[in-house]
Amino acid sequence: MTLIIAWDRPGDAKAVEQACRAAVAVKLGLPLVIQTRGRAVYDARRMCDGMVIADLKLADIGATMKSIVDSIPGVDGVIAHAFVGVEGALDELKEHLDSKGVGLYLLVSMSHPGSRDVIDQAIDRLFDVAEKVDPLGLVAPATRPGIVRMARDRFPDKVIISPGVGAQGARPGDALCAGANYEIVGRAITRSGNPLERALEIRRMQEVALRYCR
Ligand code: BMP
Repeated sequence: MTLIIAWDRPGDAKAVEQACRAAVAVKLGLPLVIQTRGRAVYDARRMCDGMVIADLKLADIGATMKSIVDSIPGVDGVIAHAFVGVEGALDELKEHLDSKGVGLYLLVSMSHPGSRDVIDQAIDRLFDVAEKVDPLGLVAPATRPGIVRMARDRFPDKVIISPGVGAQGARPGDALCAGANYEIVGRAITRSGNPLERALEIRRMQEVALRYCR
C-alpha cells in the first residue's frame, strides 16, 4: 500500500474511517489534534488498522518538543521540521522518541510554492541535518518531484512520505515515481462523495503511474 490519509478536520472522521481501509497510515493534522485535544489519536486507532502519525510540525528547542510529544501519547510517528537543527533540538527529540519507540519524520521541503523562498534554498543543509539525526523518514513534496528525487538519491534507505497529491496539484504516482514510499492525500479523499472509492481509485492511479515510470 502506498497511500497515507491526511485527517485535518474533526468533521472528516466518517470519511477517514472509510478511506483508511485503503491506506497504510493516517496522518493527523495539527488543527485536528488541537481541536480534539488529542482525542483524534484514539479515534484513529479505533477506526483504522494502520499506523498513526501526528503531524505536529515540531520546530522548537528540544525540551519543548519533548514536552509537546509527551502530551500526545499513543502515536507511531511524529513530524518535525529539519530547519531547527541538531544540537539542543533534534538530537534531544530523536533520543526521546527512540526511548518511546516512536518514529521521527523530518520535513526537508514543503509542497507550497513559498517553500522555495527559504526552505528549499537550504535543502542541502537540511539533508545534512537529516543525516546527523538519522530519522526513520523524511517528508518531501509530491508537488516538486525533483526534490523527492534528490532526497531519495541522498537517502536510499529512508522512508519518504510526500504530501501535495490531489488538492495541491500533484498527480497520484508523481512522488512515488520520484522515489517516495508513500503519498499523503487529504482533501481529494475526505471531501469526495465516496471516500473509500476515491482512495481505491487513487491507489489504482498510483499503480498505473508506477508501471510506466519504473
Ligand atoms: P491535502 O491533500 O488536503 O492538501 O492535505 C495535505 C496534508 O499534508 C495536510 O495535512 C498538510 O498540512 C500536510 N502537508 C502539506 O500539505 N505540505 C507539506 O509540505 C507538509 C505537510 O505536512
